[in-house]
Amino acid sequence: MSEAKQYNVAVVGATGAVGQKMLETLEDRNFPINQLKLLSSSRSAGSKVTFQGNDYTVEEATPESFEGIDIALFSAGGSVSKKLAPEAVKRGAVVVDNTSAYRMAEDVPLVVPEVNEKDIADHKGIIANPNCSTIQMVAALEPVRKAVGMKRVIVSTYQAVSGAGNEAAEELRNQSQAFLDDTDLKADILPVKGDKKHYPIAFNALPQIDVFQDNGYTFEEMKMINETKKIMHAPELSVAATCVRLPFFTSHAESVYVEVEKDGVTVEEIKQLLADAPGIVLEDDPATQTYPTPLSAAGKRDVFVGRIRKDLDDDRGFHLWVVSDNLLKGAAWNSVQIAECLIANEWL
Ligand code: NAP
Ligand code: 12T
Repeated sequence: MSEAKQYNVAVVGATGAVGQKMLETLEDRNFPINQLKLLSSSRSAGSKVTFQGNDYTVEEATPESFEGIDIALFSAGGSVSKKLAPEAVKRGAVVVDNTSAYRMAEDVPLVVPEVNEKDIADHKGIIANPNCSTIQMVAALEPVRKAVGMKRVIVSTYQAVSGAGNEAAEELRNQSQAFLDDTDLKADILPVKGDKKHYPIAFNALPQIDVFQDNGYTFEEMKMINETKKIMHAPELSVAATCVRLPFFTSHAESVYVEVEKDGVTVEEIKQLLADAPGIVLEDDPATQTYPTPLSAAGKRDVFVGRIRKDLDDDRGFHLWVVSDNLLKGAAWNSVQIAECLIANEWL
């Protein structure tokens, strides 16, 4: 084991919603850092960020930024990853990429450690962090799939605005104030920055996350569908998704319907499988109104599951409510966890 070793770490997008959580998570985990480099665009270059009580100056990300870096955590958008991740790899770094740029590439492992940690071993310099909504769903479903098989998944999401970045969170704050003040709501960011139309998110629900695809699904929905099959190594699994943005800041919630393969499985068995699973917390007791909510999950690294019920018509059907902090397990924590796996298994 190389426990005493310390690593040179770069955080790309350090000033963003995900990047800030990366720094908090590295701090909380006491990650073995030798040198820390904080990178952003030229807009934030020169600004100061505090890490473990010390001030760091943010620098503009360039190919040369990665000289001497061992681990680079990317969350600055797909175009930045496409341009700079290969430059980091060329210079000897291992990249954990939080964007959708490489997730479906054949030679890039797409990893949720509780589900497919071993896939990391095959990396060729880049490991992709899945989409936030996908991560929490597969973490909750894998223990069930392993034990009793799985044929079909149908999910509807209830997603927080922080998933769309700091500007989207700011938009919800401003619109909420405007709504309460009875003045006009300005909508410039959501549902998707740069798309043709914008709708208010405050006191609303938007059935569009990321851009529309030719098949009528949004890209967020297609990420959930394709990434779930890749992570679980289950190309034959049926997956359908509807992704909806709601006006709260943190944590995604999901209503998940699963059809298992085995006959006669009970709710108690499903509960036991989840109670025993790593990274999962079962919060399920109708008698005491116990179930997770976006607010109760915010700030925590686990995936919370409740409201487990058997379908009333299909013996193999189950309904679950899955909630997790989208910026922690959905992004920063899953990435840092992958980095910890790289170190612990000497897969760097
Ligand atoms: P954000 O709050 O808008 O922050 C964007 C970050 O990227 C900022 O640090 C920004 O730096 C930096 N950046 C922008 N353009 C850049 C450039 N050309 N070169 C270098 N850095 C640049 O967004 P966020 O919510 O943190 O999300 C960032 C990215 O992470 C997203 O685009 C997405 O790809 C990914 N993400 C993944 C998940 C997931 O599901 N796993 C969830 C959310 C986001 P400045 O301060 O200089 O602007
Ligand atoms: N547009 O990393 O808007 O694929 O909530 C995650 C979340 C992209 C991603 C969002 C997005 C991703 C969002």
